[in-house]
Amino acid sequence: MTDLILVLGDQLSPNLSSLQASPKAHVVMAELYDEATYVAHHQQKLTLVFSAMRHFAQSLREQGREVTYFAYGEHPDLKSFTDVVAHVLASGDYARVFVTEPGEHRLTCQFADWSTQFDLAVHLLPDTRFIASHEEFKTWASGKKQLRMEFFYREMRRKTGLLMDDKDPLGGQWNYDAENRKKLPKGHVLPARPSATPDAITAEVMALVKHHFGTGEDAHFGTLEGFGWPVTSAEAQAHFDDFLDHCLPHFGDYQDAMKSGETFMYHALIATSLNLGLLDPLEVCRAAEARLTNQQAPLNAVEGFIRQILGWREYIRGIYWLKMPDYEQENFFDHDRALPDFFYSGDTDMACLREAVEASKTHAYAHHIQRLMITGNFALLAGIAPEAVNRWYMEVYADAYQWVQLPNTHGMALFADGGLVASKPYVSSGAYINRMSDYCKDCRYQVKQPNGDDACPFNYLYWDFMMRHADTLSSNPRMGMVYRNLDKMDEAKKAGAKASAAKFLEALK
Ligand code: DLZ
Ligand code: SF4
Repeated sequence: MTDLILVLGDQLSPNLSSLQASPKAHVVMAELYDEATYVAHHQQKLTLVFSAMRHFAQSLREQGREVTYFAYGEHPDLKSFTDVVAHVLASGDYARVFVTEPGEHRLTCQFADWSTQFDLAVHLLPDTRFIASHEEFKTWASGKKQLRMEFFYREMRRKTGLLMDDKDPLGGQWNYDAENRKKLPKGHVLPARPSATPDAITAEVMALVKHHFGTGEDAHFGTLEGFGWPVTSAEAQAHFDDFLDHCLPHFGDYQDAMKSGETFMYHALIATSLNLGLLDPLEVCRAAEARLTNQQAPLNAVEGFIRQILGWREYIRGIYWLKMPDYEQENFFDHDRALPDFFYSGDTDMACLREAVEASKTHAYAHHIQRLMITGNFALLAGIAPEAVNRWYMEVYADAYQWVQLPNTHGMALFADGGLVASKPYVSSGAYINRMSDYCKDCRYQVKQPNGDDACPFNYLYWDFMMRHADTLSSNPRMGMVYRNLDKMDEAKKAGAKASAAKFLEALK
């Protein structure tokens, strides 16, 4: 009798709790129809997950593990994890099954009755690759009226000792966000970023993905050419080292900046690797801290970076598991508009949106501020149904798994949770986009014009949104200034915004 370990596609870490629980156990991994299609993942995301899984299986075998691996299409009747486990259990004599808990609630439900179904001990183990456990987050959250990331982040700083000077934050402040909002100066040259060359395994997966998901009417979104995401921990580490050397020093200053044709800016591009398990979150934080200690990067950059991983990423995961499954049903503003076609086609005259969609199509990536203040901002102002927006983000981004995607989109970008994650809706008119980017100069719309056919749609949609939701938002202390400005606005301008918004939204397809 032996044990069986099921390793999921985003559990590609040698120190995974399930692998450690039974060092000699037989491992099973599978590329599955259900996982590949429960949303229509971008072709690069499928390539990334399948190729990284194959490389990980190979490394387990090299370490002497017995691994059964089902490549996509090899066994078409095995569609789900349950099918695979049932199939393997039927072909051998197994004592126990180990699985590290999945990152999505739908799978927790699927695994819940396996013990009964298979009539043997099934151990669902904690995912110890995160810095905060579920219990820690629950304890922190219990009894609090507001669950703000900032205070959780401070707890995590204290717990790990990262950027601490004994009991105080290094430099005297916890958060240097105010120093992270510069626009990229004219003529500023950004560093070239590494792109992994597909090896034979990745090339084979690309052909498979093209064949199953890249043709016909239901082809998945995105291009495959130019695929360059790291598929092994060695590649991921090399890309991260390149970030530390060339980008981290400027990461803080330009964290919120956007530029035409520049998809990556100074961003770390490590979410795909962190979320697959190719990099460890605490290790990347310590590596960034070392750059501060060695005076190779300033505090605002290192703190800004560590806050994203130690603070935001852990907080988002905590929120997901605290609030699911009800969380994804919430729809604070009752928004129900369909997602416009241009979210897939990129066919829009709005230059900023076109850039964000094109980046998503070409790289299965757009950076944080594009996701929040371009596509997210637009979706919220236009009143798109949260369910449709959530699905889109899950589909198009190579780093998206529901534990991280949902609170970011639903909570932070769409305010669909009514303010659990965000203290106010993150919306802006064209002025913010113009301040942080160079998009507007090549746009057919006029960013300085408030209303009318040539006006930037963000301008009138912004005020229309504020008027539509005055009942619920005007009492929010962080919205006081916005509503004072609205009060001062003359009636003709208000009516103009309403009319322009109605006309624009009516034509939206
Ligand atoms: C995202 C993904 C995809 C596209 N395909 C697979 C797969 O075929 N087999 C697998 O084990 N995992 C896959 N994954 C990742 C899982 O969906 C992931 O474990 C859950 O999203 C939970 O985080
Ligand atoms: Fe976007 Fe408006 Fe600027 Fe055009 S003018 S790029 S729509 S913000």
